[in-house]
Amino acid sequence: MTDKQGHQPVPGAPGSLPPSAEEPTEPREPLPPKPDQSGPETVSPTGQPTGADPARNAQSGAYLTTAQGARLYDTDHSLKAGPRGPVLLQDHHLREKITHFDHERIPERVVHARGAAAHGVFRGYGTAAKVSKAAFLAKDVETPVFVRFSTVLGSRGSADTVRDTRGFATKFYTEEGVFDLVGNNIPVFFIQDAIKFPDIIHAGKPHPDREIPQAQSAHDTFWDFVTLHSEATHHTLWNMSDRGIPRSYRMMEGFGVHTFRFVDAEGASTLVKFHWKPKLGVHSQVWEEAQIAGGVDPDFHRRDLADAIEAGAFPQWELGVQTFPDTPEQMFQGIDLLDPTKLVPEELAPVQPIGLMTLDANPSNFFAETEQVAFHLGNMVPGIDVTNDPLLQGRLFSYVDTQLTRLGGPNFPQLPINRTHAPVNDMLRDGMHQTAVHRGVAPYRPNSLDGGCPFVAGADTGAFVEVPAEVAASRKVREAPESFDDHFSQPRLFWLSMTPVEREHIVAAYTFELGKCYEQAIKERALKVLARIDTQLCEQVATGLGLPAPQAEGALADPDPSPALSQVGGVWPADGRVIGIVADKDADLDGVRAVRDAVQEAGMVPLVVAPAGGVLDPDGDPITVQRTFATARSIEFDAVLLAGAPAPGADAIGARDAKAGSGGGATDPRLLLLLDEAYRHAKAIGAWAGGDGVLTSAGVPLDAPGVVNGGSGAEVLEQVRHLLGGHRVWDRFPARV
Ligand code: HDD
Repeated sequence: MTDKQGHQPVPGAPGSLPPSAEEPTEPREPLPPKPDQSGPETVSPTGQPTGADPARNAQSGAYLTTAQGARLYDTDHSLKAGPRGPVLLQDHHLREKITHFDHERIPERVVHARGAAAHGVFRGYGTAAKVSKAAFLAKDVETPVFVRFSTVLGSRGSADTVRDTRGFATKFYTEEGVFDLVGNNIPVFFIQDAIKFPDIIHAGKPHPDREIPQAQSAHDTFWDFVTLHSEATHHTLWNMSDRGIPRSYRMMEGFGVHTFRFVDAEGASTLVKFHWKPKLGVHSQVWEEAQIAGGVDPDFHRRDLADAIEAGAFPQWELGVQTFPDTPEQMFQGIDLLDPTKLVPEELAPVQPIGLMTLDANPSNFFAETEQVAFHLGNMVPGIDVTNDPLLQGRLFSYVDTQLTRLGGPNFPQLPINRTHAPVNDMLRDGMHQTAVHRGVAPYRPNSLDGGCPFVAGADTGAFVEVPAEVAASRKVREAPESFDDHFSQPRLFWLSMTPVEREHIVAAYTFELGKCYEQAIKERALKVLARIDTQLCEQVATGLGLPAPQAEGALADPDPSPALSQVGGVWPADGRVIGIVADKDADLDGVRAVRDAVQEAGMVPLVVAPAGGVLDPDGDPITVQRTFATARSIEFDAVLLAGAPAPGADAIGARDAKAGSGGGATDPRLLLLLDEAYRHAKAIGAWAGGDGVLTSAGVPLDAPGVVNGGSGAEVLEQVRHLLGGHRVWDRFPARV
């Protein structure tokens, strides 16, 4: 509301008008934070200040001020020479406000720009104590963590559900310093040597001329590179599998990828590979779902993570390690442990659980925490060390280096989210954005002026001491060991370990991606690569592309499959699963209420979907409508239930747009679409109280697997819940895709 001169009424300012009814007039205390939404702790569990300053939390004071603390009476009008005159240079507030705004953005991450994060805790089981002296792995030690999940290729504002590898980076704020485990949801990598990283990323990012496509691998430059550079074959195959399109960050495995070292109290070294195992199981979207979600809810994964944590459904992962003797060869059963394009099947080296991570708080400020968090593989603690994996070695350089540009200087470890919770006593000084006020005069060693402090520690006083591993005398070379030359045995292992439905998805993914390439030569080359993995895979993709299938070069070996690589077959908790309950005013509303409450009690999320918003049964026990036929889309639901047959929706707003000419009393086409998609995406579907007629109209066979019909709502829900344990109704594939 403004006065005649266009001034905003300022309570207490000279000449202010009575405020409008909507606008608060008195300064008030800020609302208390929602549960589990508090900002970073100002004091770490070890008593160290973390740098978070509650006084600088936004919107927490009564009066608006400049950055210098002067109170302001107007932030809506520039200071002008008369109401129609030019703006005066002396308007400090205008300049401060606009200058700060002009510099609000920082460069996005060169890879993994799109992400979402959460706070949590890690609790060691103590089972790693015999192989690692790291204090945070000891029994019952609780360590704060911050985890950032990400896609690799897309820009900061790109869609969550694209086909891509997902980053899984964990910062452990241990008592001995920060330990960063910067992994992915895929256990192998595209390249064996970090010097190739700019090449694979240039190939995967949008084309440099038009800057398209965004966040996609389905384009010529990506396939050009990965078909010429055959060590990328294994990772590419994982990307084309369901692992490339996770259902949720909460339902992904995480892998350290490289082989690391554990070091015990005596200095003995064991080689280890890190695994995060989600308590909810490993689940994926189907490709069509992922594509729809990219349009209707580009924030699908970000929302899912934040909603689950806010609702108290805290996701958990068990951290485990595969261990191998640290022999001079660093091989295990013929697998080179320094080759990051290789995994070790769990059947050969079981994953041994060493701790549990629970994510229990959302960040309170995306920029301060999720955007400014800076991971680095060199952030290690005593008890964990690196190996000579050439990919790992190059990463040790890249991560600090990239932050210098991204975060504007060398002092980013002082940002609250990056601060260690261990005492810091470094001799790093000055630089851009220095926030510490260092005391003393002698930031050098040796010194006598500051009493010789600080002193260096020894292994017995908690120093990080590198494993004194032998380095074989050799020539300087730009070469890889011969064992790195095998690029196809493990892709074949992965393919042979997939169930038929997973293979079907892989074939469809390659056919889609290569079908989006323009260059014929790239498609033909890709088929030659596929022929070296599996004849059937190659032939089926070739059929989809309308090209002849080439013969494999040489015989294909048949390694023993690794069932642990498959996502299909397990039974998993249905916690956090979203159940759509479709009803209108004439539905079985008692049944809706009962099912809604039972879904909630079972730790799942009920969403009532009706033709229009508001409430159902306003004069009885009202049921809040959470989605309408206009706002609901199948991708949001893990199962859909029909509590009756919603009345024909020809007159519903938007129904005619959804399907021209479907008026005249037909079931609302948006509901039919929802059911059709749920069916084709192999989701559990249930109906009672006459909902079966709508299923038939949607083309959903009542006797199909995973279609539950009849009985009471509670009985239908029970069966649907059972079906959700398997994640999808796998028997329904291949459906009408
Ligand atoms: Fe990387 C970010 C994971 C190889 C260079 N990487 C980054 C992130 C993850 C990974 C999860 C996002 C961290 C965050 O959320 O802030 N990267 C991996 C894995 C790799 C890998 C699992 C192989 C096993 N990366 C890799 C190589 C190089 C980089 C070989 C360079 C030679 N990665 C970077 C980077 C990034 C990064 C440019 C961008 C933003 C950042 O570091 O902080 O330094």
